[in-house]
Amino acid sequence: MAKRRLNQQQLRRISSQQTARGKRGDEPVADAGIDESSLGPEQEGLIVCHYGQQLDVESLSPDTRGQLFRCHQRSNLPPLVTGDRIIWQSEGDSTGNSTGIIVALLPRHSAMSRPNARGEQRSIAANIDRVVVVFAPVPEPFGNLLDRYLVAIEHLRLKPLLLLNKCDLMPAETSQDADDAAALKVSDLLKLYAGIGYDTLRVSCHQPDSIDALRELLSGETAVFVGQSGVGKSSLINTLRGIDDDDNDAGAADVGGLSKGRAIGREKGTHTTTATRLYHLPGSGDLVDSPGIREFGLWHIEAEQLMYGFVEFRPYIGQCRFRDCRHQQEPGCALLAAVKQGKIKASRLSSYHHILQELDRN
Ligand SMILES: Nc1nc2c(ncn2[C@@H]2O[C@H](COP(=O)(O)OP(=O)(O)OP(=O)(O)O)[C@@H](O)[C@H]2O)c(=O)[nH]1
Ligand SMILES: [Mg+2]
Ligand SMILES: [Zn+2]
Repeated sequence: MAKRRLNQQQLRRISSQQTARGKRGDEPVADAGIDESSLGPEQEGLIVCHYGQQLDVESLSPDTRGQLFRCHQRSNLPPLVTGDRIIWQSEGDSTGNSTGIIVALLPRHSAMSRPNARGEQRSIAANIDRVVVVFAPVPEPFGNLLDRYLVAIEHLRLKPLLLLNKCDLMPAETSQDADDAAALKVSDLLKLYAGIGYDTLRVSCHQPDSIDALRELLSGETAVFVGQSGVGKSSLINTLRGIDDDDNDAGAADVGGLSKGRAIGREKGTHTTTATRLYHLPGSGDLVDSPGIREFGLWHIEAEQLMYGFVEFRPYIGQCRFRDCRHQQEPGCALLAAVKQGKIKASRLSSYHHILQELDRN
């Protein structure tokens, strides 16, 4: 994204428009506990982390560029997320203070969402160019989690990368050992997505060449890492930044499980990511680490939108003999014919049916 700078007049206009909008709504605009007279000038910032009511804002102003400020947001603003560009004011008149208040949200060019507990679409990161969907041989991917992510990503018109991590744990492709079957299935999954035309990559945090290839691919982009807990999102981000998992001084992302050193004297498996946080890549580009998920239900979408989320199905939408074809066993079904011809994998069609059934139940 071009990092366009706004002049003071533009900043003032955006924040006064949002304040006026807040006054028209039900939300109170007067925020308790803020000494309005102590606020500094309006300036641009970037949200790098969001926890509970508080947000960490990185200053984009020349004199304090890169410094972090712990901020609250005005109550008239919509929910803000990591990656948002905002207008904020520092609080207090003493030098060296590091708190502030966010007064306006600048337009987003994109956002990655996931559903909340009520099935509503909620943003998790904004202004991103790429969603890196991480999976690994361990923990084994849940059911059709990757397809669900892809449906959401297609729906949001974002660019995915399917990343198979922990390749150092992969058995040889020729292995006949029954214990290796599950891991080899994960490798087949990656091939399936590559065959559909998605960007895919195999990496390992222990194989520097693979990380170099990933760094090159993500250079200049803002990428959010998503996926199951324990697949190595935070480890990958630390490795891409050239930081050791244990280096707290360098701001290493928390890595879970029994990683070296970390677990000594502590309960095992406690260091999993709890907040979505943005890190700068040396050179150019930003990486957003997000907490692992247990499951990814989809927010409410219609059957047609679901089908659109399976990219290779698109040429066949509307081509079945019957308008209300359910693509199960109907004669003249274009999708079943495509499966027969090898143009669509049967596993993807059954994944579609599975997700549709769940959507119908909700
Ligand atoms: N063998 C191997 N282990 C890895 C690799 N990458 C990460 N791990 C290990 O996998 C475990 C989980 O890594 P994390 O980076 O915390 O996983 P995460 O996806 O961030 O997990 P959440 O924060 O819970 O979502 C740790 O013990 C890592 O050391 C890899 O490439 N190979
Ligand atoms: Mg993590
Ligand atoms: Zn059909």
